[in-house]
Amino acid sequence: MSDETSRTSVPLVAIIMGSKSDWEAMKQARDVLDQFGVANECLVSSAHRTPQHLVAYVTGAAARGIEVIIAGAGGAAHLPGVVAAHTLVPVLGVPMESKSLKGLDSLLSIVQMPRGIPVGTLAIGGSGAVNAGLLAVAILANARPELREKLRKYREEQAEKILKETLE
Ligand code: RP5
Repeated sequence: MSDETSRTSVPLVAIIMGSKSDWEAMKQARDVLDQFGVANECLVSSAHRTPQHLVAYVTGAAARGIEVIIAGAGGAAHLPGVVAAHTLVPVLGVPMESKSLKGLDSLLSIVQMPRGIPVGTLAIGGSGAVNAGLLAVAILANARPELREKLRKYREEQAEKILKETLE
């Protein structure tokens, strides 16, 4: 499926971030989904700056066909937890690298969810965003054999590339 199709079909994955400043890292999750032809939508909505907008969006997400939500936030990064509290859709949290604490604050805020409302937490920054995209693909692939095949091919090509690398 082409990049264009992944933008025009009904979105299966929502990528939410707390600020436009998160986009540089979070667009890497979008790029992965586009690469796999997974329809997605991306938006800025904040747990503390736009709380009503966030809750309205998240509570309507499942009914609109969203099957996975990726949420990126930095600092006191409560966005993924708040999102998870308002939906049964699985939520993948991506801690943003923060200026003062290099993302350790974001990581601990997201990963240390108290029991009962889980957030699957990825690594800090762009690597976490890429892996969130890949994990979303893997979740969707459970019920979509063609997507599973693409994921298998992706891993195969990745391994081939690494094995071809030479050291100076
Ligand atoms: C969080 O605060 C956002 O997720 C962002 O990572 C961080 C800083 O936001 P800005 O001050 O750059 O808008 O809500």
